[in-house]
Amino acid sequence: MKQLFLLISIIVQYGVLSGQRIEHTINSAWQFSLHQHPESTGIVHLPHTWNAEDAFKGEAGYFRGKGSYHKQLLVPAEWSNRRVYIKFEGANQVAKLWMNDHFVGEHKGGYTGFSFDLTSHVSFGEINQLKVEVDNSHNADIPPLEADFNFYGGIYRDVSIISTSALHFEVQNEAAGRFMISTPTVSEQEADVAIEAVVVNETGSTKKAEVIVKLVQPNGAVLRTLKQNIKLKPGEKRPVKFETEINKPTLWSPESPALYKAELSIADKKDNSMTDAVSSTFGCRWFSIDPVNGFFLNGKHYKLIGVNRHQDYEGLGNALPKAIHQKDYRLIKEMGCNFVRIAHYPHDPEAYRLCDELGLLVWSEIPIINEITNSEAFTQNCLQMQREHISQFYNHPSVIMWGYMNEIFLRMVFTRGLTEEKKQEIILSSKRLAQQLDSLSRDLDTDRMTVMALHNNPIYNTTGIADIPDVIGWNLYFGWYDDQLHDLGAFLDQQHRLYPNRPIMISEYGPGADIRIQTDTPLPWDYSEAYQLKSHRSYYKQVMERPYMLGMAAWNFADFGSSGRQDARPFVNQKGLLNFDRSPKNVYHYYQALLLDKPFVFIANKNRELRYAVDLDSVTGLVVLDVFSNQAEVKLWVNDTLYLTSGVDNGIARFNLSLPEGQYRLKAEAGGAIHHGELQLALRSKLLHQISERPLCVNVGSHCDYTDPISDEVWVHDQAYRPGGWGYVGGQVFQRNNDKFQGTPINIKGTDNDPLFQTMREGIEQYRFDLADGLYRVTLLFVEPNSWASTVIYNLSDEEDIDDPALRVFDIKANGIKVLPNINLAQNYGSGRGVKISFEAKAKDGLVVEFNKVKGRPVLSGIQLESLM
Ligand code: GCB
Repeated sequence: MKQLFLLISIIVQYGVLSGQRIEHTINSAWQFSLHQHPESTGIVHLPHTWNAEDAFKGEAGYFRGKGSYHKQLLVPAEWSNRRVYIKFEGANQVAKLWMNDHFVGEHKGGYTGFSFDLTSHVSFGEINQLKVEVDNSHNADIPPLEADFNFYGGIYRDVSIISTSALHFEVQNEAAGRFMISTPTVSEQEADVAIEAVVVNETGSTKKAEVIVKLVQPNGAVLRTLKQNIKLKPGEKRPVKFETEINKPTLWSPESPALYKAELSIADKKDNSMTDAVSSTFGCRWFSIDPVNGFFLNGKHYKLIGVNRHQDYEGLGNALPKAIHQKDYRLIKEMGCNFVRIAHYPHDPEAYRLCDELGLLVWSEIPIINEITNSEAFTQNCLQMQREHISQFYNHPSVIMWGYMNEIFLRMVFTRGLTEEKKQEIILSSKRLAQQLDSLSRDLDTDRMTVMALHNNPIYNTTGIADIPDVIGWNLYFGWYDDQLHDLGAFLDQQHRLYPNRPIMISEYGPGADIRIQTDTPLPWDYSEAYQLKSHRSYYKQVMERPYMLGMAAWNFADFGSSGRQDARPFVNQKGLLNFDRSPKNVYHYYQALLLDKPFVFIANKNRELRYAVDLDSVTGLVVLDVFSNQAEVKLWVNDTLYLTSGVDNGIARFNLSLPEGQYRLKAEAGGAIHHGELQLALRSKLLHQISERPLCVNVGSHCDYTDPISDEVWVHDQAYRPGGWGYVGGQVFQRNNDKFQGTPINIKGTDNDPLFQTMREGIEQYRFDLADGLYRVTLLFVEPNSWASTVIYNLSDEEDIDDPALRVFDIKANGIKVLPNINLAQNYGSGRGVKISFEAKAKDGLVVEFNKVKGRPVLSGIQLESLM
């Protein structure tokens, strides 16, 4: 019996070896070192990037150069008659591969997969030395050249070994080993399905074989088996095509993302053994785009509503495990989206798999951003990238549009001093490339649309580049980079009037927002959650009112790394609906209220549970509370008592609560859905007793409250002094010339509370508090806001210029006593550094902190008052 078992297991194993394809990842334990940084040497696991940390460290930027990965690979002796391949899902951005010191090949472009044939380079039955060199230095011939995201270097996706028998489906191709399935016509009655794969004979003799296709239905049952006989000479590569129909297909849609599967295998006619097998899912759906009535899928109208997504994550850079892709797309689906723009480059194949399975319609694109290089090498790399992109993700029913350029004239428009001739050259070469990419995309895929994203500038229309693709996406930042929120509608109507045959959508929109910044009176560029909400609410309404609009995709699903940015949180683009760690901002839940079908209610207070009311004259505090819902009416309970019922306007029931100080439990109910929240309210008018309980912290120069997430201190918004209360005297909110941002949008060194320091009052004369006599600790927060101040200051040969704001020098007095003489922020600390100075002061008939200028204008970013015994 035992012997019989042994025999069976040998046969099975032999069967496995001669037949099935073997494919598995080799992600674990690579020896890594960064060139020029020997200290970086160590063992890493893929996915890996060397920029996960340094892209968030400072203005100097992140390392862009070469890194090497080494791995020992045991290639089994039993594989000696087989083929051995290596497949990379992506390495940014040039990857070179050596096997046992033999150069195997090179791949250019950081966002598409590639495979290499290792067979002639490996020693079977031995340990083989694999070396991969990855280079993410700037390369003028490979897109992207520049963009508002990090070009993290490394092997940041899976690497797999594939072993096939010598008669096999093609592995080394632009599709990185995939075969193509198309559905040229689909209706409720019938779907035509075409399957094309390439068979390769590397056996050394002529082979007769049968290629078998098994079509599997969404319910798992085999629908049909198709067969074709082929004969291949030694070394021959031959495409095999199958065409079939599916009667009454189960259609793929966002509500019901039904997937079929094609399982392909090759049987050697000699002994009927299976030599190779591959499979792919696909879907049956049709769609159309109408410039007047919008987007239709399977004959049904859909407004495309969704997000753009970058593939990076707090602490990980772009080296994301599958679980993060899964988490992201689940969050996108749970938000109620039906659409994703996979921006600005092809993502991990897992992203496309998830979109298929979850029912998300996809715009996918290659990263030709802001500008091009007018060189043959650049053109060829772009075309190659688009070929790889389309052939790798061709089978996904979720994909409806192939994109190839984003804001391609941005750099030209913002470059000063370009001659007219140079501009014409840029326009011509960009148009030529767009035309080539568009034609290529149409040749490779006759069913999908082509698309391009533009920034708000007439040049795309006047040059005619916007006439090239099927669909135009506008990246529109009204109420942020441009004009006012309400200008959006007029812009869209004008575009539709001028180009009535052009289908348009909004491919990006949305302001930056930081959950630490809260206000009831939002303004552009204050980075408050409230302004983000206001902006998204306005955009949604304006797009929904316009039937010709295909839809809209928010910029961005989540905050993402961009080392050149200095927003409220430096080096991060904060336009996400979720934070970099995927904790949702309020606006994420607002979209749930707009988009979900089942009853939904959400109290938008979790980032503002502790609030201070500063109204001097009132014994109660006013709390403006937003509750998001898709129902007509919301009921709100405060401490278990039904407080108010409010109608819902555009997804929001706004409650104005007038409450005494205290701790409150909140409950909202709408259509049977229930959400609980909390609120702690404190008044800041009667300073006397409150300061002894909690310090008074003021976010000077800002209309927003700021919560320090570490200390939980809430720095309340600033106000002018009124007798009986507290506030500033003199000065203005600091704003740089021509800058929309209030304060100074720079990385504040020495603190994580950047927003607190970024906003300030300049020319301030006093900060006054009418409070009880006693001893207090006063803490002042400062920053020198002018980034060039340090240069000026260390170049002391220059005449001192009293009007130069960098040369601000001031004294500070507390109740007439000089406590800080001659503060010179630039000289003592340099510009952009957060400075905190504390001193003790006695209040007698109130406390007046005076800022007396010696030179220039004093600044103040924050003030904190603690009561001491
Ligand atoms: C854009 C770009 C995108 C940027 C975004 C922004 O138009 O396409 O890459 O991140 O604006 O936040 O400025």
